[in-house]
Amino acid sequence: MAESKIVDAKVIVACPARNFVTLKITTSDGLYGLGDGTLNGRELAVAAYLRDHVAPCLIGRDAERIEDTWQYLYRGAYWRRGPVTMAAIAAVDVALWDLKAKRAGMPLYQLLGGRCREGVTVYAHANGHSLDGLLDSVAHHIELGYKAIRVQAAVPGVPDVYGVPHGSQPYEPADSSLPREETWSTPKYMRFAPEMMEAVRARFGFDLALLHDAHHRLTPIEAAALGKSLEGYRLFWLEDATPAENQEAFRLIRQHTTTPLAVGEVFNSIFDCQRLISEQLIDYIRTSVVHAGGITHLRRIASFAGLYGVRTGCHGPTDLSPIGMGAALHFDLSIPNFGIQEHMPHAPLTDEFFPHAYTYANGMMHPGEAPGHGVEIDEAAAEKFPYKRAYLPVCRLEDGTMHNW
Ligand code: GCO
Ligand code: MG
Repeated sequence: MAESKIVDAKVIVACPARNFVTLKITTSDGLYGLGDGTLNGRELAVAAYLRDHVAPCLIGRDAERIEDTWQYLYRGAYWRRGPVTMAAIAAVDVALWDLKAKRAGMPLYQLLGGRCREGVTVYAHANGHSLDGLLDSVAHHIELGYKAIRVQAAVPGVPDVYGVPHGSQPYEPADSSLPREETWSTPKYMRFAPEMMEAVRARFGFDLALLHDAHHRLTPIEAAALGKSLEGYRLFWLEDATPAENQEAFRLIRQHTTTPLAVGEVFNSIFDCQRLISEQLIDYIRTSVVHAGGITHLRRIASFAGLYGVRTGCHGPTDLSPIGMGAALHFDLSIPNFGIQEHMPHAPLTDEFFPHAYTYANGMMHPGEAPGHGVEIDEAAAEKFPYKRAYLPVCRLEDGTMHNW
């Protein structure tokens, strides 16, 4: 077998409609692999971590040794875990899987064991400034073929709400060069949420898989009450009902409601969800390829979750690049306990910058048959799209207290 040593590891930071961090690993046999290391609002930290601390250690390593390289970067850092470290490790890991699959001449999902299903069921985002606006948005996504839709709407009396765009542009929360301040009222939201679900079910019935993201805003007992008040609407899931640093918080929610629970988009290691999974406190684990250590670590989380009947529901916002999305689709297709995949379509400019083999049709996505993960980068165009500082908002309660955004 031809030698395959890493000869270059280049970090590309570019802003084709929004910021992305890409790692390109080139090997001595002339192949290259691409990985996504985008961490929304903290992109340059990952870029520096990769460029200054990871790239020098990669040169000369055997590109075929994916697991060994993962362990080398994880154990070798001494300072384990954390979003920056794990996004950097993920970028290397996905680039190496891309390389290995290209070398094998097969799409990555084949290398991961072949497909477990016909395609990847995805959910879309519907939102509105009013209930009518939300219903129109749901109708639009049904027309596009989606069978699963997340609903978010402006809460009366609350000026800015997570998941609802300011104008008519698609929702993109990292929209300002310093953090924008939002105001939050849990009581107003708790009163409104059942009304919103009632309107959606009354108009579209119960065939639609309905999802909702509480975006870490509630205390455990508030989350329990919300879950209970939504039971009749048969949600597919209630997401991020409460922050999960304290995994035991979910035990309290679980005791009170049968509404299915999803959490984990901000997790970066299996240890962040060990108890949530082993005690069956959640139904869906939302860790992503990009923020949870790449294909290698995400497979470990999914296998562990499978033991306890927990299914996957990978995070898939626009702040993961098409490389992250492509890698996720190969992963989704190849694991037995897949649940659903989030799909927030990228801006046309992003899609142009990252040409990709994956496709969407009738509520499903497919990673395509190109060797590797099937996502490319228009490297020559990177200079045209320099990094643009962009922060996520912060959030305060009505009395000014800092809250979770
Ligand atoms: C989701 C998420 C995102 C996050 C975003 C932050 O469910 O898709 O909650 O919208 O807010 O990824 O960068
Ligand atoms: Mg979310």
